[in-house]
Amino acid sequence: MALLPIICYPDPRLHIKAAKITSVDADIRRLAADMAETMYAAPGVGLAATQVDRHIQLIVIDVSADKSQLLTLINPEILSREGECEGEEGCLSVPGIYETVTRSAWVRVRALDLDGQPFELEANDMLAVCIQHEMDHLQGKVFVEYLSRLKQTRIRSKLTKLTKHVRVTA
Ligand code: GNR
Ligand code: NI
Repeated sequence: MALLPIICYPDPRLHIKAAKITSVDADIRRLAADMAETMYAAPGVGLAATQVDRHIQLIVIDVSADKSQLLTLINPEILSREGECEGEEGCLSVPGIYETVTRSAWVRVRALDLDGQPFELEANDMLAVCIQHEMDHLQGKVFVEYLSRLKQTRIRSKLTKLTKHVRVTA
């Protein structure tokens, strides 16, 4: 197991579209385990492979209070969605920024598990939000893209200033 570095907005690699996984093999299972460890350590409720600079359709999620409900979704697809809900979102790739986003309130998702077997899942509340947030990452989309231009510019400049300081002192 290993902790993986998480890339941060406005890194252009966050906008790379993830490829479908063609074979669920030992390498994928190792990456999924490392991503889960990285998510729990952060701590976060979800992590997409995009955020650890692996541009393949793999996400891990655990929205349970006791961190006992790890979900791994490979090549996830939304089969149907219903309703709307507003909620405050954050992202491990956009540290310190929390903003309200509107999402579907309910989703039905099909994905492969770590054995390469297809399964379906219905979700609402935090799980539905998290699935949509992580699936956006796989499409190269970060939640700040739902905000106004002005807010995006402010967030970008705030986070660029942070990394510039790191670069100068490194
Ligand atoms: O840890 C996370 N919390 C969170 C809160 C509200 C909506 C979405 C999320 S996902 C985020 C982890 C993350 O960045 N996943 O990509
Ligand atoms: Ni995120």
